[in-house]
Amino acid sequence: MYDLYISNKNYSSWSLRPWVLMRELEIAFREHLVPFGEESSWQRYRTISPSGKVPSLVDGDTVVWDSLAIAEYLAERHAVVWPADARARAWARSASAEMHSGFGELRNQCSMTCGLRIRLYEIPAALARDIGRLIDLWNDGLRRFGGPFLAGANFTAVDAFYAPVAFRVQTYGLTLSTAAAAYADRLLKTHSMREWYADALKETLRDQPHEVDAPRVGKILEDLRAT
Ligand SMILES: N[C@@H](CCC(=O)N[C@@H](CS)C(=O)NCC(=O)O)C(=O)O
Repeated sequence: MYDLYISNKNYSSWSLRPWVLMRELEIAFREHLVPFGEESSWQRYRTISPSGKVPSLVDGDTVVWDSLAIAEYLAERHAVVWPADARARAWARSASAEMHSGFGELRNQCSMTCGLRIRLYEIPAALARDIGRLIDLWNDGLRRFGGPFLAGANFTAVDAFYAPVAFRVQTYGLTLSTAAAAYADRLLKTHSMREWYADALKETLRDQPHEVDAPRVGKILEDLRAT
């Protein structure tokens, strides 16, 4: 049985990726949530992950401490992690790596905070470029491999890598193409995303750095989280 260490479901976009991948593909794991916003969280992260960051996957005496490395580790053991077709697999790996190392403006300006609804004060050019690239990439995958998921008929790691973007689309009301918006909606409706979202809304612990970010970028229209 794997052990997956994650952080607050409201904020932790990197934690969401392996969590949603494993849940959606029915790969069993024990969840350990080490929240941000607690004095001791850094010290606790250092004991479960050499980088002091989550997610971290522990399998016996093996520790895998990065979301993309976790996807690859799981792929060596579970054939369903990447698409079976080599062309789709190459595309899915490229698109996942692009999210892992790119989309900086989207990640910084629209940080994940599942329970809020925010109207951005502005969409700077660099953010508009990231959103444009996102739409092109999603449209391309859906058209090329026939949907309903990014690299074909099945949910695979590339969908998990873009899952946090679906929450961002919902929180910030981002405008996408029809096909891309339908895909974001499809992700939000998967059983694993619904489960994560329900847990995120129940959280009462607030992480101040994340909380100050939200009103900096836009007007908070709604806060659906438990108090
Ligand atoms: N590249 C890493 C990023 C991990 C990361 O930044 N995790 C955040 C949580 S979403 C974290 O642990 N932050 C705690 C900190 O920086 O102290 C991955 O893909 O797993």
